[in-house]
Amino acid sequence: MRLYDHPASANCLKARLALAQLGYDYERVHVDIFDRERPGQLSRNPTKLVPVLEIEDGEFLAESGAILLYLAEGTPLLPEPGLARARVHQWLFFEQNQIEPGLAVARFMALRGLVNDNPQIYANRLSQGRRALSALARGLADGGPFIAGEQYSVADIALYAYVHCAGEAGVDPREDAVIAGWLDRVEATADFVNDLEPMPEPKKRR
Ligand SMILES: N[C@@H](CCC(=O)N[C@@H](CS)C(=O)NCC(=O)O)C(=O)O
Repeated sequence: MRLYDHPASANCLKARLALAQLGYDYERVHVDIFDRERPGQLSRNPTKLVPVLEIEDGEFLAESGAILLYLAEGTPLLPEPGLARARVHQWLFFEQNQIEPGLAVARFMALRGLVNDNPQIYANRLSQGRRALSALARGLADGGPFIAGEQYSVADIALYAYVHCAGEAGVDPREDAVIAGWLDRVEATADFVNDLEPMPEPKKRR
């Protein structure tokens, strides 16, 4: 298998973490996400975004949530079909709909020097991220120890990606003891890796 990814992308971290915990060997292909052209990437994903998993030659799967579900099928990271699995789906959709648009965008803006030119957009995204963190804390407090219940799943992997680095977006996720405890539990799972690299500095304006 081959993963088209970027080392500073937490969406890509989701795939790397699942691949590591499931014990897959795979090749990493660096995609320059700051190059608008991104040669070849359009043939792998209609959106041009990463991550993309090449399952076999020429067979590409995009969207971090879809990649996680594909990899986890038949493993302990995904419960059997039924309500337990539907709860995993619930939190995967929540991640894409609430966490990612809030925290991932605010983090990108903060790390790429885009806040001063767009303060209102940044404030809105950060506020969405804060609301999402509160909802996550309530979800964890209602159940646990993991987000979909007793079993660590791909929902935890998806949520971990942008929650653990929310400080870079502008909100410390460990301010909330429930979230802090969950982050610790995720980081203590077998074969856990977090190889997220710093976001490259923006090019200086002339
Ligand atoms: N919903 C997608 C989002 C993917 C995404 O936003 N990828 C970013 C890196 S984290 C990217 O490729 N950015 C380049 C761009 O926006 O052009 C997923 O979960 O895979």
